[in-house]
Amino acid sequence: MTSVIDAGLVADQNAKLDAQLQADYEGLGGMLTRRGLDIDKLTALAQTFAVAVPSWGAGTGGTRFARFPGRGEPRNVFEKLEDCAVIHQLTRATPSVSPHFPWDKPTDASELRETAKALGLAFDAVNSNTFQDQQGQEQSYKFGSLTSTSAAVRAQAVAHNIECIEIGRAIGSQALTVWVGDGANFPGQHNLRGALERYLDSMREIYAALPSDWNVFIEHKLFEPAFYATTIADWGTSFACATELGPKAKCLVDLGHHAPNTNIEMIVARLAQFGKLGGFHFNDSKYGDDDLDSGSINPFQLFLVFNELADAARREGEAFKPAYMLDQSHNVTDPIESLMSSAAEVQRAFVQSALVDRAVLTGLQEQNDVLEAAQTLKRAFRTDVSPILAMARVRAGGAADPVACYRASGYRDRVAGLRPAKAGASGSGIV
Ligand code: PSV
Ligand code: MN
Ligand code: MN
Repeated sequence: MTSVIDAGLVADQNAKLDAQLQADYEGLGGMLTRRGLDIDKLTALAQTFAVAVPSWGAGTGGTRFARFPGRGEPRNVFEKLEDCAVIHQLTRATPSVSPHFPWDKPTDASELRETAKALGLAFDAVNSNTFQDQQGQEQSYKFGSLTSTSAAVRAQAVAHNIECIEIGRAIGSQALTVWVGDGANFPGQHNLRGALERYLDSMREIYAALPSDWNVFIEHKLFEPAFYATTIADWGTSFACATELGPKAKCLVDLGHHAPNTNIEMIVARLAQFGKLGGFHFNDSKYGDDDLDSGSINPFQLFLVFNELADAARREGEAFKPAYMLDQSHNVTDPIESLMSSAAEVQRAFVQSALVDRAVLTGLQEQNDVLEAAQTLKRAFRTDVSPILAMARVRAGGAADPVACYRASGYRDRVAGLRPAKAGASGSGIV
């Protein structure tokens, strides 16, 4: 695997933090021993954690008001991969990338796959895009894509998804994520049932093109750009469609795609119970689809999601393997720093959920000891597992402090010189 950041620099940075990390690790280890937990086992568990990085997250996102390009933004999929390799090299928690087509469409898929492999990366779910028009495209998605009233528009959107599967196959992916912004902005604009019938007809054609070892993930989102009635607005609709389509269709939960205060962990529990939890887009939000860094607003919610995942893993065993992906893209931070921080926050919630003694919790629930049951979760959530995360990274060859190490490497300055900002350049590939 090519090290994008000098491995000697990583080792030097880690050496500076070594004494402090050992002391913190020992202190935490002692406390966990008193709780009957083995810190080295937890560190080994932390090392099994992996979350995919969204290719579009490597660029600076924007809002509908403005986009302020960042320095050294990747200009194409190969530069995005290089940035993703930095994230994985330092965090050791992001070995795969989730690409978005046509933004990342390669001229040569095998070259893309080989480049990723040389950087120590693989590809996770591929994402289709029928929420914006592309140059040279015959039909417009202005009034929808898979749900359009026009057969020609639907055919174009279906063909694009099938092309995504073909590219995905060539680059080693095994899943397609379909998010459509289709819906209505005015009452009366759509026949609500008719739109979903058309969606299902289109999805049946896409489903039929899936290889036998593939899944299709249906991503729901409450609103935006359709503000009155989004066709796939909630997990209920997503679940019904996934059930209708068949076993390869599953639901994808993007944490930012729900109304404020929605009990997302309960959605996770329901989908897991009925075998339809396909995966996640992790991010955080205060109001809507804010795409903020994971754990930046509501880390307790993230922990509770992982608490349900730990419960599901215990019940379902090896077969339970939802896909973990980040989906974020923000305006005001360096995307590499934000993605590293998010990966660590999701990994933190994963480790914290392993601190919960499930047998004890079940006993408390059975006795209706409400206060102690709640405290059991809170105790795990309040435990600062940072030394475990840092040790997991160091033992795997990553950085004790990824952001500090990244800053010390001068990577952003280096790529800023190599990647001059282009007018209208967009990290996400939005043209
Ligand atoms: C839609 O808001 C979404 O969450 C979907 O995952 C898209 O593919 C992604 O954002 C990229 O903009
Ligand atoms: Mn998403
Ligand atoms: Mn979103």
